[in-house]
Amino acid sequence: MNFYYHPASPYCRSVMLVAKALNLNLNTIFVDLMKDEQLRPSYTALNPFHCVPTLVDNDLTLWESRAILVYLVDKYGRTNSRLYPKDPRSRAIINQRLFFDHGTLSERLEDYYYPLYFDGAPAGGEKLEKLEEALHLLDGFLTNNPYAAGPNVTLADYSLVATVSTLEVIEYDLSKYPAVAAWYEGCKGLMVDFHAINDEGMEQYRAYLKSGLQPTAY
Ligand SMILES: N[C@@H](CCC(=O)N[C@@H](CS)C(=O)NCC(=O)O)C(=O)O
Repeated sequence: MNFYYHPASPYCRSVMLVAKALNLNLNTIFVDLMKDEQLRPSYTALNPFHCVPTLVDNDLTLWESRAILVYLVDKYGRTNSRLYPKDPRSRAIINQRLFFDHGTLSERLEDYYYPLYFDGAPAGGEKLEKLEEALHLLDGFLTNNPYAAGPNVTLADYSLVATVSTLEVIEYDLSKYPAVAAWYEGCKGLMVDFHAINDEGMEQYRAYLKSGLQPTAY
């Protein structure tokens, strides 16, 4: 499987964590976002949304990290893997958390910190309030359950942990959300090769944000 990625991208790191949990080998192909390699025609032919990650598995080309997570478990996971069980109720909750992460938490996070780093916007304000509303919801999920979608680690945790890693990158103080903070630390110990997969990419992302260089697609 060819996996087009950049280590700084949290969405790529979530896929790499799940591939590791499933003991899958990804043929990683570095896409240098700093050089706008994602805009090259050879890449946009694969992914017209010109983003990483993209997975190519034989005749299937897939982008959107959460769709890739689901595909990997459906195709390569054990039958009825706990990461994404087949029963509709469990799946419904996992899907709800995945869509919450995609459509709300990661969106609100980007809405807040992109202007902070790239436009010199002041900290705080309405965008932070919206982000904190989403974090409050996540804290609620994790107060009622040890993991994002219930008693077991699921794809929801792998998706959300990547988003929360960006809060660490921007040095956001998670202590206001004690259940999120405790779960995040727990995931670091529990997810196979968490540090090997995340640490360097998070460091690169931190350096990039501090450089204030605006991404082309922003
Ligand atoms: N919703 C997408 C987001 C992917 C995304 O925004 N990737 C960024 C890196 S973190 C990217 O490739 N940006 C370059 C571009 O959009 O041109 C996913 O989860 O896969």
